[in-house]
Amino acid sequence: MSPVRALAKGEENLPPNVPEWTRSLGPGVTASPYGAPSPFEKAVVRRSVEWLTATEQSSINFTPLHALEGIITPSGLCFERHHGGVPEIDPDQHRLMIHGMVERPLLFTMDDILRFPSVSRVYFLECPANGGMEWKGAQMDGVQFTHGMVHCCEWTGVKLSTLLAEAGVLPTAKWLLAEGADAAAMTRSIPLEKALDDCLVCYAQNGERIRPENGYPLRLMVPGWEGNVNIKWLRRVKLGDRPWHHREETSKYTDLMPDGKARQFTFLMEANSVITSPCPEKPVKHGKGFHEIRGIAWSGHGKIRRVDVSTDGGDNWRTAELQEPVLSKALTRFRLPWTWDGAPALLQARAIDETGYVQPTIEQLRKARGVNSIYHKNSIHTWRLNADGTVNNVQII
Ligand SMILES: Nc1nc2c(c(=O)[nH]1)N[C@H]1C(S)=C(S)[C@@H](COP(=O)(O)O)O[C@H]1N2
Ligand SMILES: [Mo]
Repeated sequence: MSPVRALAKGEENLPPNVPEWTRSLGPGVTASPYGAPSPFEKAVVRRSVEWLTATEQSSINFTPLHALEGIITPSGLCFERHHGGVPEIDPDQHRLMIHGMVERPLLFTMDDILRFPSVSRVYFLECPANGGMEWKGAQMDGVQFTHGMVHCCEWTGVKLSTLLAEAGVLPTAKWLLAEGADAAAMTRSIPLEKALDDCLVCYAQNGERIRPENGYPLRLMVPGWEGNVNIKWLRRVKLGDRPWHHREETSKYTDLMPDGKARQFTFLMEANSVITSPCPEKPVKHGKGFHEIRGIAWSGHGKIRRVDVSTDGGDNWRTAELQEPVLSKALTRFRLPWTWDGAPALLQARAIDETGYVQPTIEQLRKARGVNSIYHKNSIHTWRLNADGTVNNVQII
């Protein structure tokens, strides 16, 4: 690649001049006890969509995926979804109750939970409504809105199985109910098998205590499963022999099929991927020539095995390079060197996970599920790169 630009004259902060910010001392070590991003990054924020925001407290905002690197989502940029606003919880007054079909009902303080063996794991969390506005056609012109209901953090806590062993689960127990301490007192039913497999009761996110929005002081992580079962502000776990009926959202968390039947308890988030550079928020400013296509892929089944990229709307595919680390149930970065000839191009990514599951086309997904669905739209996404370098969200059949 050639130099970005030649040295310009008359620009006083550019070499060979000494820039303004080099000529005096900056703020010292006491100026920001808790750091914040550079003011030049103020556009990199969670955003919401007005017509999706009926009330502030029961709504969603979106992760700015186009502006992120690596696989960890900074805590302050993780999309949020709440049903009753964010409670302000004093950790000294927070308790986790485990009861129902157990030998010993227990009440844990935060200090109790912190004494158990701790584990840290990197996991994505995705709302099954991610991409839901795109079932009938391309609608949102930005990756923040087409795919931004996902984040990926390092979560630290105690294995749920460890806490359940303390309480002694009775052999008749098959399900558990998890409940949050927010105004929605959100509850979800989770099969005991999953709870004992890899669920975590977490107190930390990306190395520090969980942010209030994401469940402070305690949240359940249910790796690879629908966002809504990852109960925030976790206060109660009840063991039982069957799933509970939930007043509001379990009825909504079903997928209406073309024949009018509904899929229920579709807990698993299947493989998905999207190109984050270029994308509508990240046009190609330099015109034709070398461009590294970059993006993210993830699967609730486990690791991403391969990502293919097409620049001609799916006629030809090339295998992208996966960036280490490639972790199970975590965002995985891919990149592909590309020389753009300057002609309009249709850019797509297709993820394949370790079970061999291949991300479907929108046509295949519509054939299987119709267009009445909201949830679980994980089809191959298309960006149209225009000759002027701008990018639009399109759907091609
Ligand atoms: N207590 C409680 N837990 C909750 C919710 C809620 O409203 N209350 N929202 C759920 C939904 S629908 C999603 S998608 C995830 C979002 O997690 P996040 O806000 O950390 O991104 O939290 C889940 N856990
Ligand atoms: Mo959700």
